[in-house]
Amino acid sequence: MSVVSLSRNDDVAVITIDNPPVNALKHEVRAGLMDTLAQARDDAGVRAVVIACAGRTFVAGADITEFGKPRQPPSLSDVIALLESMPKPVVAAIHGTALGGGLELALGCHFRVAAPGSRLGLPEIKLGIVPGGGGTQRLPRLIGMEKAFPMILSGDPIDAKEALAAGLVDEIADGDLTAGAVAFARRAAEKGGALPRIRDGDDKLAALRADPKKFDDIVAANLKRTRGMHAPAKAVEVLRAAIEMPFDEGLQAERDAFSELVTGDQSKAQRHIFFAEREALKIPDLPRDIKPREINRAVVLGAGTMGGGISMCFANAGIPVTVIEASEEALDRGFGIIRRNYENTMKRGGLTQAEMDSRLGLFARTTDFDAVKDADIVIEAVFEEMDLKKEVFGKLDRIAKPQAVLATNTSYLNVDEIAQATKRPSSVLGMHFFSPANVMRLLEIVRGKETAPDVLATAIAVGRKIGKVPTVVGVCHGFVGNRMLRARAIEAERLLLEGALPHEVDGALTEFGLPMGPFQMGDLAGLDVSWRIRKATGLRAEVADTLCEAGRFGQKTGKGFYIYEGGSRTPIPDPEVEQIIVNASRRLGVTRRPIGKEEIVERLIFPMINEGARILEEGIALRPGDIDVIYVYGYGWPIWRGGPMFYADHIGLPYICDRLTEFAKNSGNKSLEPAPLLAQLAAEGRGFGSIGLTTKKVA
Ligand code: 3H9
Repeated sequence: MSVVSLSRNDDVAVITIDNPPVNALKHEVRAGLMDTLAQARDDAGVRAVVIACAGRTFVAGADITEFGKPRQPPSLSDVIALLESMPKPVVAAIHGTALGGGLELALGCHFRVAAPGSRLGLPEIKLGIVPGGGGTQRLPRLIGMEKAFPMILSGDPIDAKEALAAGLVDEIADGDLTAGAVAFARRAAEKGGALPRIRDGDDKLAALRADPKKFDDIVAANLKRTRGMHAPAKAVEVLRAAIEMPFDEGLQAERDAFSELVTGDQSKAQRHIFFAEREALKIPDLPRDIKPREINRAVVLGAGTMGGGISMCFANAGIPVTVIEASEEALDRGFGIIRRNYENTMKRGGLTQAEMDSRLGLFARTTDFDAVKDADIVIEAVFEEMDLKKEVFGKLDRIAKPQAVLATNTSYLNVDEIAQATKRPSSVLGMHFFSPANVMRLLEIVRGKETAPDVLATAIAVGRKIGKVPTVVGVCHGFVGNRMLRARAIEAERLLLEGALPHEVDGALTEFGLPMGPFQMGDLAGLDVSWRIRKATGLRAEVADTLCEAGRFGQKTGKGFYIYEGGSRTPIPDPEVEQIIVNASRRLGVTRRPIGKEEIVERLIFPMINEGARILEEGIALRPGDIDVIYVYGYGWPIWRGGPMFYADHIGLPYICDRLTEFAKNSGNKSLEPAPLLAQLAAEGRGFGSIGLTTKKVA
């Protein structure tokens, strides 16, 4: 079966693309479009043409797996050039998502008809590239720069209604889409006259041409958080070209920018994450036909920071949620924060009053534990204490429905031990959210020894439903993310003792691209938490413990590794802390020396990679890509560096092994010696990518 076919609806030719799952524009599709368009053009009996798609969506973009490989003609630009030279009206019939090259294909058509609910966008920026099929030149000409700029810079799609209002689509077809598009095409043919080509229409850009400062204003209003990324600056450059250059020169500028970015390291890293995120959903031993349990009501135990954020995730996805707390005061406090969060989103324009009211309407609150009997899924978010968790799960076991999924949001504790507090350990697993839970996209799903396949499938399905990126991990202390972070924390403390200061360590990591370094993070989370854990396990961190002993618990006490003035969250280096650190070095007999940024980054990141290798050896994570997804979505690892394991391959494993060996020797810390898997891959000249699958898709 050909991926592109042509049929006739009387005098209208209907070209259908059928390339599941998302009708990506692979080579055969482009070639098929060229052939069928030429046929339709040359057939005197055809008065108009419709381009439609089979399956669940219109074309969702270029085929990303072709990027970085030798290009095979015809290109998307060739297809669009042919479209624009068509002497008969061509109508794109859009359903599902018209994204990237898919939208660019539609922009090459004379008209666009969309099904209600379809979404249209140029998400290339999320893959570290700019559109390469004329999107940056045609979209502003069609809908104006004010609307096109944020679409291209954010990569977020708009829905059919908004697209109609903006002039991006000409009609929304209720009922059968192809029939609607055929009728539209026939009307256009009957009407006759010149066919509209977006490339010819310049009036939407006239005001900007007359006053180029207006473009700078649009840039200033829309360019956010692009630190370290190449694609946004390039996008601005080619959008400026739309105003400053004739159409064809603008197209060339776009093509050059696309070619440069698509072969660059950042886009490779971002494509790796795109595929890794999807691969993470595939659990090899989970039968494909397994049916998740039905979820109509969630119960969240605890209305604290985590519980509140988690319950918001359910309400946001339209799932009724009951929050259970020990006291009315705790509920009042929790619900006060939930309401404030929604109000802030509303003030920023992210939510209407009606949407906020409907979300708040999905919450129920109670101090009666018996309410868990209505739950299809329970997420426990009480204090991190094993005895308390066991007691809670024992109670859950007695009251919850037999089919209920029982999840703990623990971030460290042994999920198998918690499961043993019930008589149904197969219904228990971990669902580890990241703070703030209503914002961070990662969901570590901790699969216990006895977790049933359908319980695991339910957690993955729920995770997707509530907009998270679920990644399945095994049971160990801290699971994947926090376990690797622990390896970093030990080295961060050592760096202080050897000569660095907190702002130097944090600064090196923020320059690397992370949102904050270990000491800012500690101050934010509260230093007393890990202090208590260390005390309980007989461990000591000389600097951090001394700070805690002085009552410096971080932001909440206004002082930690930094000082925070007047309730501000801005960390200010504190000479008192420097003195505490210098004294600690002296006490432990460590000679201080200046430490450069490069060493700081290596000392902090390489041990994490090493721990990642151990995690893979133990089967705690299924693939290196899963670890990368965890770090990008849970810890703000810069997506353009592709996650720690992808970054390791980029740096080269032999170098990392050599450095780790040196670190181990200098510190006497044996855990810094290269993990067997890391050493083996390095010796064989391989990378972590060779044991994952995304490398096959990212050239
Ligand atoms: C572009 O167009 C550049 C042009 O400007 C210039 C060119 C010259 N290619 O996400 P799902 C696979 S850049 C190849 O689970 P959903 C995906 O890996 C592109 N494969 O489905 C998965 O495979 P598997 C701009 C692709 O329903 C399967 O399809 N476009 C592509 O949750 C199902 O995907 C984009 O960035 C692709 N373009 O979501 C859109 N897309 O089953 C990217 C998907 O083996 N795609 N696959 O794991 C999406 O955002 C989502 O897939 C979509 C559907 C919303 C469409």
